[in-house]
Amino acid sequence: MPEPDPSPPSELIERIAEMRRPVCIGHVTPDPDCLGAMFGIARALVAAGKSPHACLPEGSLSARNTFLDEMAEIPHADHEDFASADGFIVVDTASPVRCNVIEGLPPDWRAGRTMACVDHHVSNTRFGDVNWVVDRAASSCELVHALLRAADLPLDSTTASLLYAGIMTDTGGFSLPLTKASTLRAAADLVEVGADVGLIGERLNRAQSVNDFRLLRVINANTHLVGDGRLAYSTASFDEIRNAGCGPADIDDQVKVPRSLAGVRMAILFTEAVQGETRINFRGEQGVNVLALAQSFGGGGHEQAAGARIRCPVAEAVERVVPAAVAALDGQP
Ligand SMILES: [Mn+2]
Repeated sequence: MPEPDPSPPSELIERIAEMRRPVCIGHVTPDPDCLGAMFGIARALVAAGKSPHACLPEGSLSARNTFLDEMAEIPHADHEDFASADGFIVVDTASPVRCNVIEGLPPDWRAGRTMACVDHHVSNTRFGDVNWVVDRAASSCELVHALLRAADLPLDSTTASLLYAGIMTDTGGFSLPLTKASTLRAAADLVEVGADVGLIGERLNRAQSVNDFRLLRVINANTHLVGDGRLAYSTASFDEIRNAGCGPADIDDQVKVPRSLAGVRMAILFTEAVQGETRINFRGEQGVNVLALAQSFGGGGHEQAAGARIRCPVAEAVERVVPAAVAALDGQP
């Protein structure tokens, strides 16, 4: 049975159609899927004659992802834009605390306006007024593609490149098991519209900065294999990240380093880009579910890709999390 293409609820299309000046919001430390989804919707709305803004607080874009913002040409939201917005479109974001909003907003900043959420995190708390959450979707950009098509919104070659970037990265370059025929159909449609496969591939896979390269060298050197070779983890301390010339926005998908070892069923990356706070990325391989483990440390995400943040330095985080991870692996089939 072929997997059906995702199809958005008509209520979502209607609520977004009512918005004239929405603010598009993604998650903290936005990745290409988050950015592509935000910009993809925003650009389609601009082409439809609306005036959307994208919420990207100062410092939230990594050097690697800045070109996506430049391609999109969507104005960034300030306090006035939040006050005058007639709706909010939140993408790729599982819960309100994950929303990447500008500082100093009133606690009830969404009051009286519609919030529409589009996401693929299984841990999504359905915090919008209308929520389209498809956890079997490999990326939020795949959902935004389906939304633009279903709503008959304009899709030009730049928008197509932005959405393609999110699908490509969230599927691990079309290599993770969530990559379905429907994912490839969405990607194929975007390429037909003019997505620049070569440019997106080059900028995201073959244009590494020296600083990012230095950080990867640290993460390679710090990789350990434990639990009879089933768990690989690595670390980057506050000093190591700073000495590489990197910061919080530069921690992205480096968990791919421990994950790349043969036989590994779980990979974990511990990074302390903010002193005293350790971000933990969990990845499951061969069907291993890491979501419950991430949730036990206050995090969330997907079954095979989850994250958490805990208030302690990297070394302490390793001591707390690695034994729990090995125990979780012992309990997996
Ligand atoms: Mn995503």
